[in-house]
Formats: sequence, structure tokens, C-alpha cells
Amino acid sequence: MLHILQTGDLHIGKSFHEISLIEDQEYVLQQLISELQKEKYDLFLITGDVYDRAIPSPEAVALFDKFLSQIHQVCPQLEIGIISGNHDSGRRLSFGATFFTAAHIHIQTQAENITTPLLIYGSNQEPYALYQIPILQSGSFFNEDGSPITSQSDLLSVATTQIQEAHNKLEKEKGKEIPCLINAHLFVLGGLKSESERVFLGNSELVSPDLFSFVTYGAFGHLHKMQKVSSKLYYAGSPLSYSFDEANIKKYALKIAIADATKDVVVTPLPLTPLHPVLRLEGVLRTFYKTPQMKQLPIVIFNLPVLTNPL
Ligand SMILES: [Mn+2]
Repeated sequence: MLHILQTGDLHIGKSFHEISLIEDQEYVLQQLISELQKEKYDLFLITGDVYDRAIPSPEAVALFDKFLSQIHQVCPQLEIGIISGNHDSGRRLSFGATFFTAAHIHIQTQAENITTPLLIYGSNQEPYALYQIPILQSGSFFNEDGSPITSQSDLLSVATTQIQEAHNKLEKEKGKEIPCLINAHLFVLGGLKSESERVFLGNSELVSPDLFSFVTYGAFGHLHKMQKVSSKLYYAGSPLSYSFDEANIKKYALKIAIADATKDVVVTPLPLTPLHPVLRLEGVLRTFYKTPQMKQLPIVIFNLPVLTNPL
């Protein structure tokens, strides 16, 4: 068996309508650490958008540093796979990446070496191959005429073709079938959007899930609502609601168990509890001030429509 904990779209350092969420983020990240401590996991995947900005705030960097250090302290043998998303600066996120591999922390931010598998061993010492695909930029791959490939669907098509070839080669070398795991940041065709995602630059951002038909399990990031793409492709979604259209939507981390021989995948959503839930109240403002519900709310942001003068 292989046990994976999946999260992504942490957006550490994000503000919600100018209110810092750093305490809320620390609160929810602690729940992930508790889960890793409580159950035996072999692999922890962060599917991109670690930070909210390419230049994260000092508080954001300090929180992610503390998060990784605490995980390493409680689970020193746990393999951790991290990729950059469209909100991250790949260069900055990859600081120290070569050294961190010694601590089982594997940060992939560049298109180079995406075909190099990371071998992870499950409870029966059977190998699993992990391939990490960070957000791919226009020009990460080139057409035959030397022009850069710009669309997400074409970039992912090249990446998955190369990975599939590398994986076939690996299975040949090892003389047996090896389950194939993917950690990727992309917008899959048919996925459910939220208001807090930023669209990719360039056109044709949607990627067909068919490109991943050869994988045993694919952990996806970018879409903020937890969702199942297929029986073996899942978005964990963001651990907190980052927009009003995510109000009243439950947030989760995903627990994935894979059987060695059958490659059967069982995915269990683990509910996360926010420090401050995002709620939407609709009605006349004057009446809200009088309701007991309003008095209990610690933070209130008015999201008012533009009022037009009826005269
Ligand atoms: Mn995101």
C-alpha cells in the first residue's frame, strides 16, 4: 500500500479583501501536520500555489518555513513533493531545493527533468514513481521549427508524452509494472472554477484529462474547489475559502490509499476547519445590525453592489 496526503493552493500570504489570513492559514496548516502525525503516510503532495504572490511577504515565507520544518520534525522519513503554481515564482520557490532533497523535500519548479522519476516506497517496499509537473510557461517546450509552445494544452501534451515514454522505459528496466503518480498544476477541461483563481496567461488554458490516462493517480492543483476529475484524478482544492463564491463550501485535504498489485485507488476527503468561516449574508443592511448573528461575527467585509441613483 501507498498512503498519500494531498493539498495545494495554499496561497500563503493571501489577504481576503485586505484582511491578512496568515493566522487562518497557520490554523489550517496545523491540521495537516496533526493528520501527518496521526496516520502513517508515505508521501505528502503540495500541488502548487504555495504562495499567493511571486514575491511573498516575510510572514508568508516564515510560515511556510515553519510548516515544512514541523513536518520534517514529526515525520522525518516522509517524502514531500512540491511544485510551483501560476502564483509562485519558480525561481524563488526552488531556493535550496538541491539541499532539501536530503530531507526528503522535493521541489520541482522547472520543466527540465520532469521525466526523472522520484521513487517512493510504500509499506511493502514496492516502488512507486512520482513525476512532478510545475506550472509550465510559454517556451518551456519548443515546436520543431524552434518556436515556443505557448498553450497549456500543448505544453501538457508534450510533458505527459515525455513522462509516459520515461515511465515505460523505467518499467522495462525494472522488469515489472510500476504505479505512476503525477503532481501537476493545471486547469483540467470540465473543472469547476472559483473566483479566487487567476487565469493563466495566454490562450487555450484548458487541458484534457485524457492526457493522464496512463497514470495510477494524479494529484492536481489550480482549482480551489475540491473535485474529482475521474476515479484517479483529483483536486484537493484550497484549504481555505479565498473568495465569496466559496462561502459555505467545505474545504478538504485528500487521503489517498493505493494497493500495490491491483493499483486500486481509494480517495477519502478529510474536512478542514477554518478559524473564520466565510459566510454570505444577503438582505437589507439595517436589519443585519440588529441580528445576533451579526454581533458574533469577528470580521465583517461588506461586499456592496454599485448603487445607482433612482432619480
Ligand atoms: Mn491557486
